[in-house]
Order: sequence, then C-alpha cells, then structure tokens
Amino acid sequence: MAPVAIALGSNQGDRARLLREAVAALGRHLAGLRVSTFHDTAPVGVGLQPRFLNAAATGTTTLSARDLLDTLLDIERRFGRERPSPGAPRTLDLDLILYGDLVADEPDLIVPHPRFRDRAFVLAPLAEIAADWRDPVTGRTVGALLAGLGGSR
Ligand code: PH2
Ligand code: MG
Ligand code: MG
Repeated sequence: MAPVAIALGSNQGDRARLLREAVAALGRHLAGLRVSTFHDTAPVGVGLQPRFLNAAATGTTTLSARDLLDTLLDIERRFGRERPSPGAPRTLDLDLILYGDLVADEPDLIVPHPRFRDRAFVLAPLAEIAADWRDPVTGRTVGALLAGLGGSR
C-alpha cells in the first residue's frame, strides 16, 4: 500500500459541488481518505481566469503510480474536463503530488509533481492533512515547504 497525496482544483461550473463529488470518486479508489478544507484561490500563472477552489486529499492505494494517474485522468474526463489548450479553465483538475517516496521522471509520469513546492494553492490545503509528509526529492516536509513560501501564491 502506497500513501498518496492528490491536489484537487476547479474553476469552472459549480466548483464546490464538483470537488465534493470528486472526493467521493477518489474514495472509491483510495483507502483511509482524508480531505482538506476547500480554499478559494486566485489563479496562478494562467492569466485572467475565474478563481479556483482548491483542496487536497490523502489516502493509500494498491494501484501503481501509473494506474492511479490513469484513474485520476478518467475521473477528470467523467467530470467534463476538456483540454482545449494548456492551462485552460477546468471543471476538475486532479494532480498526483506524492506517491510514497517514489521519484519518477518519465514523459507521462512525473512524481512528485514538478511544481508543487512553489504552489501555496497545493501546499496550504495539503498541510492541513499531511504537514509532516516528506518530499522525497528535497527531504523537506509539506509544512516546511509551505512555511518557506512566505508570499500568498
Ligand atoms: N492550477 C493550475 C494553474 N494555476 N491556480 C490556482 N489558484 N489553482 C490551481 O489549481 C491552478 C492554478 C494548473 O493546473
Ligand atoms: Mg494542475
Ligand atoms: Mg492536472
């Protein structure tokens, strides 16, 4: 069983309902699911867009990282996710942030998520439920990474 951390985001449609239903969908694939509160956040790095609702979830899984990623993409599709262009507004984004202490850098599988260390919209929710989880690349905890951000990203 691998402990995993997933970031959730939505900035299109009924964001809170989408996140609630996405959490229910994740609960069918992860054991011991824990979920953060929902954070209303300003869009980062994607120009002028609607605000996001972000959250984080943790649990354990018997799926491989690749199978879990496929499962997340499948849930996104079922929730109406379209990809007209990179960074376009989305009904649901499910990003695999941590998969145990796995470090993978393959074309379709990068774990830990390459940008999570800079993103308060990922770290702040995740720190509510997994502040002591460690980034296997830097050795720093989620709580320390968040504290190190300082700003309000
Ligand atoms: N996701 C992005 C880019 N920018 N900004 C916020 N606030 N929340 C997000 O989930 C988000 C973002 C790419 O996935
Ligand atoms: Mg994302
Ligand atoms: Mg994504």
